[in-house]
Amino acid sequence: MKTFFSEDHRLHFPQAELSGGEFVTPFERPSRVEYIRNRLISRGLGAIEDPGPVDMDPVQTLLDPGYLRFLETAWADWKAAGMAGEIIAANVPARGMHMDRVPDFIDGKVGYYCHASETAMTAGTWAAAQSSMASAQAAVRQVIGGARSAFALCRPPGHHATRDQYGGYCFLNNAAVAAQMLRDGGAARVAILDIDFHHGNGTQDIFYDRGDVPFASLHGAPQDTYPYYIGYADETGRGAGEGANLNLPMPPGTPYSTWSEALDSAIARIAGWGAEALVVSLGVDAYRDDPISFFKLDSDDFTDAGARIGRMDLPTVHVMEGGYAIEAVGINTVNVLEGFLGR
Ligand code: OKP
Ligand code: ZN
Repeated sequence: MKTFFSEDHRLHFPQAELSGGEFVTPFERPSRVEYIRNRLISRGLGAIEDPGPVDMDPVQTLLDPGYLRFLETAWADWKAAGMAGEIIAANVPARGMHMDRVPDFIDGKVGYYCHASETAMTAGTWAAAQSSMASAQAAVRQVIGGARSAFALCRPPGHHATRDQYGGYCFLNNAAVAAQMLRDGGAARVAILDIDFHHGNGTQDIFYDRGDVPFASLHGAPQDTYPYYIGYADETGRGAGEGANLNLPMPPGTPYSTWSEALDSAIARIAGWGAEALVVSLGVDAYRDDPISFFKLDSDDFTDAGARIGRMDLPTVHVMEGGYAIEAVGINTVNVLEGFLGR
């Protein structure tokens, strides 16, 4: 299996994440993907290639053009306004306010286009987010070209980003664009299976009204963890998308025995949806030692999970999402891929 990876991920490394009322070094840090890359090499999983430039056409079509312009110009606007630090949203439109009027001043604009203020932006964030998207796109081209699977080693991650909001460490929804590109490449139905610990709210939202890109997610129950306000089991899709959204929230302490049953039911639903291709939002923060999560998977469990996903026997694009137990992130991620390949 080929991996696509861009060194430009390093351009995104804020100093600060707002966590528990303190500024801490972000959990989503550059070394995460270095551990994954090293593990891919030591396990001989296959070539690792630079993806080349991003193709903004499918991104522009699926996401909000105003949001993309904001991401492109935010840092220059922020500095031009005399802001001293990194971009952090301090104001967001709340209940009872206008949700549809974009402010002119950058401080207000930042909040309009943000849903979670833990996530800071810096000078290189836009370039890094585009390079992450480029890896997802190169992996899609690989699979459209006939490969059974490919791995997009994306950083920053994407599944929390909606059409027009960033947050949860995510700016551009790589998995969503990958799925749309597989659709455009001829697959009539493309399922997205999100095994990251956190609910893929952005992906769900982007496809909520559509039946052609069904979405299944295993995640920490929103009562107890980010993204808090979405990810409940009764969110089943709308209109043409009714029945094409499956949320499987689980409580703190969930072990693999429970999680793997949920995975099997997601897999059964994906088969029932008649998917012709699959995008896996591959987060490994369900790991027992993850610092911001509460499931109890062991490293070996990720191999078993990958094997179950592989037995679906679909053309598959793996898109990297979260995983913050830095030293185990490489092992756990590559375990999923090795399980998938039946190694
Ligand atoms: C991104 B992905 C830590 C709270 C973190 C945001 C989590 C984003 C996870 N103090 N809240 O889904 O792995
Ligand atoms: Zn996560």
